Amino acid sequence: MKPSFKPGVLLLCLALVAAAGCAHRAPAVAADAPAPEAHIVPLPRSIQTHPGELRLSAVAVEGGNAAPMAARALAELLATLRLATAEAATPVRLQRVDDAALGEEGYRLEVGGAIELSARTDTGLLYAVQSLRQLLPAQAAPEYRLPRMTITDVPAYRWRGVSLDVARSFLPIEYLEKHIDRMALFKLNRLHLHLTDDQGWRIEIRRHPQLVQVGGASAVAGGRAGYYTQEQLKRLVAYAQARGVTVVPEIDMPGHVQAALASYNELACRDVANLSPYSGVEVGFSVLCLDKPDVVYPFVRDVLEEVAAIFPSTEIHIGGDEIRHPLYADFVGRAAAMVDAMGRTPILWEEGSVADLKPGALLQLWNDGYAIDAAVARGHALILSPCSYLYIDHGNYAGQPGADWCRAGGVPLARVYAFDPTPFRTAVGVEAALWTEFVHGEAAADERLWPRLAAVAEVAWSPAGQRGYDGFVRRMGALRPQLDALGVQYHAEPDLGWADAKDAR
Ligand code: TNX
Repeated sequence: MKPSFKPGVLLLCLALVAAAGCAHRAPAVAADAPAPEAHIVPLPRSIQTHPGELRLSAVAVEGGNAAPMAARALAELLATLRLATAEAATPVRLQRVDDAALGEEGYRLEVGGAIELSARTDTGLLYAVQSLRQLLPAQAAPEYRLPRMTITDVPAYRWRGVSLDVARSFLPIEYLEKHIDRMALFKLNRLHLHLTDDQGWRIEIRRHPQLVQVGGASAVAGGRAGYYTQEQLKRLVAYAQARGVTVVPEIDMPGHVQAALASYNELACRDVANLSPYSGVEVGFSVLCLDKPDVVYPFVRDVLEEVAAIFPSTEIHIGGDEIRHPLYADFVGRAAAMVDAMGRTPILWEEGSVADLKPGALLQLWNDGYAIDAAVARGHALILSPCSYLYIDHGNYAGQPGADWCRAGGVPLARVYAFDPTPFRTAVGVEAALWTEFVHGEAAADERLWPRLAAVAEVAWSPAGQRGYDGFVRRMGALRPQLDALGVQYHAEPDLGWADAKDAR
């Protein structure tokens, strides 16, 4: 945001310069300056602007010890903006306050003579820093101006997620780290990794090493093979944790398992002829041999135990989509019970609702019209990923090459934004899904993810009755330099005035 040129102020200053020396030092607060507009995505619950602004050229950080995540993010922000720290400079205070109204993730951000960030938790303070980051420019400048204001902000939903399908086409750890940085800027907090599918098995399981030796070597045609070691995943988990993001692993079972069958043929039933690695895009053909419980259940237990040891997330996703089998419900019930016994909460795709599950199990809705009411009545909470709004493997615009099975017109930015979670009374939040049958590589992933994930963030954070697309477009349009600074190869979205951007792909 550029300070606007005020000839009147300049003339007044020139007139006073001899007497008062006002050209030597900018006043700490210029009450007559126009307050720059606050561009924050997701939209905060309340923003009160006060007259005047705060000018910043150096800061004094206080209270970082009580909030390590927030302090780290603040230090990174100050370094990016080359904002020096000095004892007598403008205070930036991080403080933990006992204000129940802020919940676990809410915060208050006050810009007055100082910058005061308050929250009950480190997470809340981290979000206060992210809002401050969006209020400031993305690049270093000699001085910064902030409108005086009070922001009070609390998210509508606790689950604000995105899933990446690294099974069809692998994405390297370095990309996932970058992706976590970008999620954090928009207060997205769940990274669901779809780690296994027909086309690839991406997570090292030490008791079954061929899963990655064989299953890690295949990918969808045109996609990328590869796998993560357990050490790499543990480091990724820590990287994400330090940025307020929980990595949620998914092992998709009992279907979508051709890569596992190709690695360990005994997991398949005897009549299965095709045990080769798979690189097509069909779904629903492979299944663990549920008639061999002595083979299948010890395998499932081994895998889940190693997964649980890598990922400390409360939830573990065990898939359960797109397979018909007489023993399906029995399998899902048993696999979910294993996750329960490990002290974790199972997540299942919506079809898992036919199984006998504890009411605490989470269900992830993906077909818009799926009959989920009975499961909701039994107490199941929902993660909302209705494909016609949140399957961002679909086009940014009608006709963009790629998936279109759910919605022929694609899932444009405005469509994502139009999703209203409120009719789902047990929803814990929303999650967009990037499937990768047709999205190979990092530039292509960026182009599908952004700017649509910013809309996902706002749908999950800001109450439906308060937000609106016009305001989102204005605020997000202004945040383009933030995405540029993070090196995001976003879609050239015309609604945001970004049509001049070079579309990767
Ligand atoms: C459906 S969503 C799938 C995925 C595909 C996706 C493609 C779900 C639980 N299953 O296996 O990749 O559609 O859009």
